[in-house]
Amino acid sequence: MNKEQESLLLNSSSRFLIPQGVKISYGTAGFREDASILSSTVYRVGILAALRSLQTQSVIGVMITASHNKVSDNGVKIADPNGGMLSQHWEPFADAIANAPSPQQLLQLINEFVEKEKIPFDGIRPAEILLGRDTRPSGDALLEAARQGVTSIAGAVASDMGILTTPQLHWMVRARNKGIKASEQDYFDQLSSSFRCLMDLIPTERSKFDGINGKLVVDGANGVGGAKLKILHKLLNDLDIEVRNSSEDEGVLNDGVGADFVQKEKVVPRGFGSKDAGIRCASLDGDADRLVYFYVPPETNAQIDLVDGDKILSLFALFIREQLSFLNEKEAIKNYHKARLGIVQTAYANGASTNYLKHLGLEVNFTPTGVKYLHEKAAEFDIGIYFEANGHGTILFSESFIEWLEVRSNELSSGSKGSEAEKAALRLLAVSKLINQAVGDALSGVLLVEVILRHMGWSIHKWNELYHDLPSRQLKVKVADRTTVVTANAETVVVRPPGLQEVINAETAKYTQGRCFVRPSGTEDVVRVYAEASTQEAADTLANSVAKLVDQFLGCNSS
Ligand code: G16
Repeated sequence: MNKEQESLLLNSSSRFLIPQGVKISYGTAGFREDASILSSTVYRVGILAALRSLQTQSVIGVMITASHNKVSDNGVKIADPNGGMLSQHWEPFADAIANAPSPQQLLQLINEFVEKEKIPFDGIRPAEILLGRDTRPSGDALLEAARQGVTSIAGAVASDMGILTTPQLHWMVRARNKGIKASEQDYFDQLSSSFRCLMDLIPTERSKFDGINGKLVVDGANGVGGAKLKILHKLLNDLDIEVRNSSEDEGVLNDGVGADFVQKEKVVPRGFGSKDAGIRCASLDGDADRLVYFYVPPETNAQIDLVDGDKILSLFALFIREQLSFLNEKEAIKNYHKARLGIVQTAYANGASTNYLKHLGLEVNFTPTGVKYLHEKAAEFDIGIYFEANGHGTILFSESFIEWLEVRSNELSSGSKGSEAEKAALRLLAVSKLINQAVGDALSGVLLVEVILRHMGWSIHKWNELYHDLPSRQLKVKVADRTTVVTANAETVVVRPPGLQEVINAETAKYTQGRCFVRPSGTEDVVRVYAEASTQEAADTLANSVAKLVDQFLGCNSS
């Protein structure tokens, strides 16, 4: 860096001093804290994004959001050139600069990193960053902090894309770097046209099936997703969607609403109740990167039947598998390509879902929590389907498989036009355009679920019957320092503090079909406990007992 650049950085960073006595850590999905202490962190992430853009000579994204967290929190996620999460290789640098005590120390760290990573300040292309934010009241000021961070790198350009869902920003970054049109309207156009294509390919005998209750009611978590879904809905004639808990309504973001609440508590979100009995419902989270479905059984109070990320994954897997089997009928064809289909889950996946998927003959892989890990694993396959039970996931198609599909669908349309194999190729191509290739996306997820249910001729009840979840319970435990919990084996085993795993094992062994693990959250200041057992009562008791053990080991109060 030249002297001019150094003084630019020193000047602007002196306006964003770090809060005293706080250590901020890069977590499961970037930095996330109370919004009042985040401006220096977001400013510094702006610098980091500009450096990443220079190094990769590509457009980078910065999204201001704390997703499922409470409204007073905020956070920042970075989208890499392919639209995915920031390369894990850069996370330690993110941590270091977020906590550099003074502008001078910040400058020193940046200088060292620039040298180590050989970041070109005289590259052909200046840094270019797309900035987005969700609906949180703190978003505007934090976006300005990010903008100032970006522009403290000489020549860097920051474009404010406005209020967006997180997956929209990731989609735009990916599209820009692929040289395709990348506005919000382009996003809506791509989703709606690929959805229509899939609707047109529904087998005629099934398109008349009326067993799926027409209307879908969506809980928007009082966040950005509801308003965006309303815009998308205007482009779709075939769907009857009612949106509740949109950011335009009165309610508080993620407060008794949204995918995280619905999935963890298994009760109706605010604005839903017995009047909705039997209707197909869905819940988005605060930045619309997660999706779960549910329905209210008749004569219930607030309890729901949850159709979570594992069931969405199973539905997608069945559909993709069916299309691949149509293509595979013609194994004798020239250039035949047997697609490798892989499934990725985390330890939170209900044991019944994993058994179901394995029973279908599918390859199931496990990673730690966090889409950055699942996405990376899924990208190893021709088609990789990943989902967390909390509803965060997508389907990835490899470039080479897409190319093969394009060639194959052209061959088929000139030869056996209208064949099942041709339709299957066209469906897979449409799915690859509908479902977000950058990150889990609740809006594209809703459209894909809706079209697959129609394709199958299934109601939500039929879908939910694919397999029966083992009863489970998730709890949060407040601890003095959650970083003292260290796990291994995709978070299924506690390595530290010593002795904790042994007592968890002894407790779990008391329960039929018992399974239990604990891990530190990367987005909230808690340790999470997950338990499964043969009855709900047993799962609840196991989770509570293990929460108490965590409390004993780490000195805390469970909630
Ligand atoms: C983020 C991550 C997810 C993760 C969730 C909870 O979701 O993107 O992969 O499952 O946090 O993580 P943890 O259990 O570590 O708190 P979101 O939707 O909040 O961005």
